[in-house]
Amino acid sequence: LNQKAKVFWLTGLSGSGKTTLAIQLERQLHELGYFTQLLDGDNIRSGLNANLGFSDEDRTENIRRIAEVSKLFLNCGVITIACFVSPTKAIRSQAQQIIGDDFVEVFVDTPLSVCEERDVKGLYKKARAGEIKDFTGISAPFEAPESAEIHLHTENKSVKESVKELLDAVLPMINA
Ligand code: GGZ
Repeated sequence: LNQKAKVFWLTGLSGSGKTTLAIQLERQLHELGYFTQLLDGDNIRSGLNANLGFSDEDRTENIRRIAEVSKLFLNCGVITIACFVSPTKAIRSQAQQIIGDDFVEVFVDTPLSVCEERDVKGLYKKARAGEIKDFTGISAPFEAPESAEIHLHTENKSVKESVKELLDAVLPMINA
């Protein structure tokens, strides 16, 4: 095994493209022979964290558990890609403290207007209508990271271009 494990922590608004980029990154890493684990809402909020909602308290607990799980993967040498809104500095710094030096913050920086325009799941429309409360970017805060190790501006770029940018930043960090 000649990989150095890291936790790549993708933060950004709902609809910013975190999961899309992560799936493509994972595919490319697999082709190069790396072992990875992808964590996102689909496999965490439906199972391990099924009892949690979107209050600040629940988001904090959501991220705490995900960071602890990420650390377990890290400790067995698996490159972990975690895709969570993780909207506040406090929440992300909690994750960083749990995971330690191998935490790598990746800001998927897509403007709110673009996420809302895409509205892939129709959640922004519902949030604007008041049907979803505490929705990040609309009725709950998103504090942009100020010094993410990897900062992706996805606007006006194809998925392919952003994935390449991400892969180019990731590869030097995971070669043992
Ligand atoms: C933000 C919400 C909310 C509220 C449901 N606020 O685009 P998605 O659908 O697939 O990603 C969002 C996901 C956010 O869950 P996280 O576990 O990443 O959030 S956090 O890190 O803040 O704990 C969105 C959906 O869940 N969703 N309600 N109110 N996103």
